[in-house]
Amino acid sequence: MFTTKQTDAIWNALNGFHIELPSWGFANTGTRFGKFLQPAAAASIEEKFRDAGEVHRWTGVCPTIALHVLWDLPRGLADAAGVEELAAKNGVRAGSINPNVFQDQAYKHGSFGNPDPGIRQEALTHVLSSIEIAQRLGSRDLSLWFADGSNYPGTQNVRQRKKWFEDGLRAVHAGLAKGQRMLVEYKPFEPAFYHTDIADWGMALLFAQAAGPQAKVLVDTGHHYQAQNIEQIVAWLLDLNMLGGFHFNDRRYADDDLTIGSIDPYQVFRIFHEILHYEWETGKRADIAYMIDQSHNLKGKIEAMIQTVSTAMELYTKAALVDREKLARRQEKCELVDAEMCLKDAFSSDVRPVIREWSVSKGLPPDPLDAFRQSGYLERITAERSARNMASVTSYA
Ligand code: PSV
Ligand code: MN
Repeated sequence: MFTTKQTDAIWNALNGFHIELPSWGFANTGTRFGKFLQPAAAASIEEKFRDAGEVHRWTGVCPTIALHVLWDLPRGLADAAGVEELAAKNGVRAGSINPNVFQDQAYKHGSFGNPDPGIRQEALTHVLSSIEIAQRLGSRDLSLWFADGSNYPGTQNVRQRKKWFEDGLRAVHAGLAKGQRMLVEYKPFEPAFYHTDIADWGMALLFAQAAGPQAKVLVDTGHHYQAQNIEQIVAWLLDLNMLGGFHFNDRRYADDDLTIGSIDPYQVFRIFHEILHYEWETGKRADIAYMIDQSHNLKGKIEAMIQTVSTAMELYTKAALVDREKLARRQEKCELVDAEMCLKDAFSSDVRPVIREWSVSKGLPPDPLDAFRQSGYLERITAERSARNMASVTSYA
């Protein structure tokens, strides 16, 4: 049983919690080895908005959907015109805007780090037009991920590419309107396997600082080496006022896009704990965009997204249960076991009954996954989309 103070902490946490859905999480995607197609997958921005709207309908904490420019708005601004109507119809707004400077054939040797000035300019033009899209849609955040790097030692001038990146990112920053932000994401490898131009949080931090005050770092939880202490990175970025957002997912080996907390829920809890501890100590709300970056190939896409959101709500509220006064006292006296128990006690609490009460108080179902399954939505879209989605299925047996 929770005390009133603990129940209030859970309710307050939920009242302020939002997490953004990725449009690409509703589409058929796969691994580099192949795709297992799903009959109900979304194939257009209209269908992605509908599916995202469905996740928000049952969970109540996902009011925005991240858009990937090339995949969702291939004609750029011309496609942005219809998005407001989609938002109004489905109850979810456009969230972060993700430019795509990795898929065009031109980017074989990189985008902002490409030795060809014409290609660097092409990439910059695309990112600047993505800013216009964001402005048109009222989206605050531009989310930047670069696949740039090289595969063989000696084949690229690493220092020169760093300078080109600084120039490019400064030019992007100059295109931002007041109040907009650019988030710089890092990834240690893939698709480049020898060197990656923005390989870790330190590089992303330096680039963001070089770009300007509206640039922050984006932490994709999947983009770290196995033993890396992600919550320490989070704590440092918070301290520097440089943490802009997250792409949540989990991974066993590399960037696997597994469901949040499916492998290590304690890690996600520790990340949320660092953020809430910072907020408690400073009395300031950390301005962080919580986003999901998962694209499920095996699980049902909408179900996996609801499972993800529910898990995020649980881990966030567990972190809100940490007794911070007690923890601070115990840290000060180096009471190791007791300090650690402040985290363990919160982590092992079953917050689900209180989340259910909170949901019902908001007119939401107590069990979003069950409500989705009972709604018949999956059967309806399967009937609508199946023939189209499965038309290209190939079997090699
Ligand atoms: C790259 O692995 C990444 O994490 C970036 O955020 C992309 O925008 C996203 O995945 C989708 O490819
Ligand atoms: Mn990501």
